[in-house]
Amino acid sequence: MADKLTLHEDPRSGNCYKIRLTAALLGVPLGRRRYDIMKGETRTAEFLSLVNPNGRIPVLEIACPDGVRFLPESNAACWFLAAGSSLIPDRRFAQADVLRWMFFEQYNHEPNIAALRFWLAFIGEANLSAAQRAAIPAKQVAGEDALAVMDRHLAEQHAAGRGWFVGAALSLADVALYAYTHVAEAGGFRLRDHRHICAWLERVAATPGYIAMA
Ligand SMILES: N[C@@H](CCC(=O)N[C@@H](CS)C(=O)NCC(=O)O)C(=O)O
Repeated sequence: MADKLTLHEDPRSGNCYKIRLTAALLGVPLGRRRYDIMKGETRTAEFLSLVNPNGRIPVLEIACPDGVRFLPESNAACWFLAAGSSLIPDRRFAQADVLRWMFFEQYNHEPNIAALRFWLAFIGEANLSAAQRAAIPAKQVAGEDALAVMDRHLAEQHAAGRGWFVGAALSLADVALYAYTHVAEAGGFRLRDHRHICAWLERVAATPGYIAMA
């Protein structure tokens, strides 16, 4: 019997969307349990003890005959879903290269681009703490740097006749980076300054099985 999969999520989160997009591209059914992170629903004693001691979504719940397991961290959940599929290349270097972009996404991209989107589009600049307001300029620069790295890499791939982050096919590297890049303008970033990113966003959205975030 196949594992029963449930995503603990807030639908506004790009980290959660990555997992839904991975499942959709692979045709894997995914149940959904919703939380409102603005109301602290992932910080309750029950959530911390049962679902994720780190107090955050997404968490992929995997129910199999042996019992139920909870897998936090978006990219780990995407990897779990995509193991053995075309979203993870066969070759060892290419697999590591996919991981390289997924780590880049978590270290250089998401903490800047997703944070600014969340602060500006959901919390609102007027409601930010002094520390958050003071952190905006550095996040703008670091987020812009991440987009520039992506655009340069896609330009090199384009010159080599390839349209994706790793090799010649869509992989989890593209899925992970797509989630917050395609909504980066909500964080104040100008995507139209990055023409290779814009063309790549269109390619991802045209992939069979693609679902939109909303
Ligand atoms: N590295 C984690 C980041 C998880 C994360 O930051 N989740 C946010 C929403 S995108 C959250 O749950 N925030 C609620 C909170 O911190 O209380 C991942 O990739 O899953």
